[in-house]
Amino acid sequence: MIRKLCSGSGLGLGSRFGSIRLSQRFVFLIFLSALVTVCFGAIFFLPDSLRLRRFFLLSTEPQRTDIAGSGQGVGPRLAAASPHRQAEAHIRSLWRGKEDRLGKESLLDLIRQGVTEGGRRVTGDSESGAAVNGGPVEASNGHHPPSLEPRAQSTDQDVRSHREKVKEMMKFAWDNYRRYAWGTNELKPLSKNGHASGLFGGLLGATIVDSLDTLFIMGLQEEFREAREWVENNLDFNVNGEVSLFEVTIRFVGGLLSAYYLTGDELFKAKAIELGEKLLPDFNTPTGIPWALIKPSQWLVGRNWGWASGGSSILAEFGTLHLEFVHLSEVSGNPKFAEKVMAIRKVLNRLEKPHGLYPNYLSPVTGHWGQHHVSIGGLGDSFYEYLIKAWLMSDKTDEEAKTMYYEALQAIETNLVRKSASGLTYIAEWRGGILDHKMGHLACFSGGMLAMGADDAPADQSKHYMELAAEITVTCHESYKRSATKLGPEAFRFDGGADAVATRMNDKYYILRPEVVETYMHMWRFTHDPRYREWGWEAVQALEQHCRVDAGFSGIRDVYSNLPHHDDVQQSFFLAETLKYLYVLFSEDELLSPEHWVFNTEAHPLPVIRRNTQEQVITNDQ
Ligand code: DMJ
Repeated sequence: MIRKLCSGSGLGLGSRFGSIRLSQRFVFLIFLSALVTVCFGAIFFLPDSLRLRRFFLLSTEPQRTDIAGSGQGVGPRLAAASPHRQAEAHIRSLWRGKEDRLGKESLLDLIRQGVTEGGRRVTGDSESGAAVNGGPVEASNGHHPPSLEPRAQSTDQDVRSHREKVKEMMKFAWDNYRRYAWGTNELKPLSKNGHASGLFGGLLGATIVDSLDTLFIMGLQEEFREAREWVENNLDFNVNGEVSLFEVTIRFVGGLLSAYYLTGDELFKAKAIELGEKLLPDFNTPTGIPWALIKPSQWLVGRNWGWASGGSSILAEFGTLHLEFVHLSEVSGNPKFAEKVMAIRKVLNRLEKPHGLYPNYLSPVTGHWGQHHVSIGGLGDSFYEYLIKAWLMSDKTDEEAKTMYYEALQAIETNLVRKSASGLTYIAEWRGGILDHKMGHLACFSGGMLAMGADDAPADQSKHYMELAAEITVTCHESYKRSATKLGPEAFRFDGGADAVATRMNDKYYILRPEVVETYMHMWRFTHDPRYREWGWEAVQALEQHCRVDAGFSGIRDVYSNLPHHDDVQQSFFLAETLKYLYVLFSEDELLSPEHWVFNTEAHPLPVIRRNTQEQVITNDQ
């Protein structure tokens, strides 16, 4: 209507103007100028006028929502500045430089051109490794992380061909998923159809969302485009069935956020926020500790796994939401996401810990621990991972997370870390004070975690933690080396004469898990000891030999048997994590460097939130 008024306002004006009195002309001119102001204002304030507004402002400045002050209670980092402003600054810094140099091209375009962050060309092919070199902050402050190795090493023919091999594996896994299971959650590579896991209820497309960033990083452009198209047209959160809050957060929210940060594509951001909003009612418990499961169709209903210690929530589940929810607040400008995870931390801090240890079970109703089972493997693992990563992701401002991490680590070392008769260091499990001398494949992520946290360790413990990291890595490698397939079992023991081998049939399987190669990747980056790349390559060869089948990759039922007994599932985390970590292991240090990026527990890279983001806004505005 306003537009009609504006466009019609000039009709016949000239012919009539001469015949009216001076005072009337004056009134009419005032009316005219008011009308022009209204029209101009409308261009700026109507919701559908964003393009025009951009045109007038000659800028890609995102819309600002003034929520200053509303960050209270979400921790010092978010309270200090509007999260929206921080997110805005982040995106601006992510794109700045590229816009200056090349116009508003996406990172994908950069990959196509083989242009790296520093303006160098990627040698030989159009791999995107270098396209996300160093990440967003490099683009804003222009400094590159110090390279710890001679540059020549990264162009070494073997390393390049290993990287290429991993990329080929990803393409093979993806192509088969696309051909036989498109739109379902995972591929059954022997049956050649889709696999529905109970973790996602009616939610579909787990492999697609989990793979987005891997495809992007590897420069698989056509595949990434297809995946994006599916997300745009088919990713639907209005579904029936119960979903796991943890799994949906680490795979879907994490995957979408990461795709957004790597590409700047608003579609991924909108989808991540939409899903995040839907998960919020799961936190409506008497303590704020969320339920394990939520029904997307009835947002207010949550419950816990029937097997979990009298209806408890699980440490590794409710304690592994922090990175994603803090980033949801970053990108949405809405502090409520971060508030939810800070409330969890508050409950944990208040509780008495047996021997300083965190039991795996906690009642969301009473706020009391359930069974005193402690594990750095399944049920506990990524809680510890997210403490140190929260510290790193906050640009080392989240002192509370740091303190919690090192205190927990000390208790773990005192109570759980042991040496086997042959001298292998392992992390046992603790059941009400009694040690269970087993280590799960899942616990093997801890080598990388220890290395990542070593630098900031208190009281000269840095060297010690690096040594411990190396020892754990050796143990996990031994669990692979001691099997016929050179792949590691689900759990291995250090009692009854066993030394890093599984003794029970139901511990002998391998389901394409990433934790061991994840640790190799981190250890390589922190030490540049070539054995980690060698061990990674051993894993690639074993995967090829024992897990590759006609139509994808499958887990195996017994790592000690050379006869293939495949489980017929190509897990989505194989594409999200295992192959990504292997690819990064054989890439330059600057690809997703730890200075700028933190991997969520599903290997989705999330950027470090700079402490000086506010200053960056000011700088960028100049
Ligand atoms: C992944 O979904 C994540 O790494 C999670 O933290 C643990 N389990 C799987 C992979 O093994």
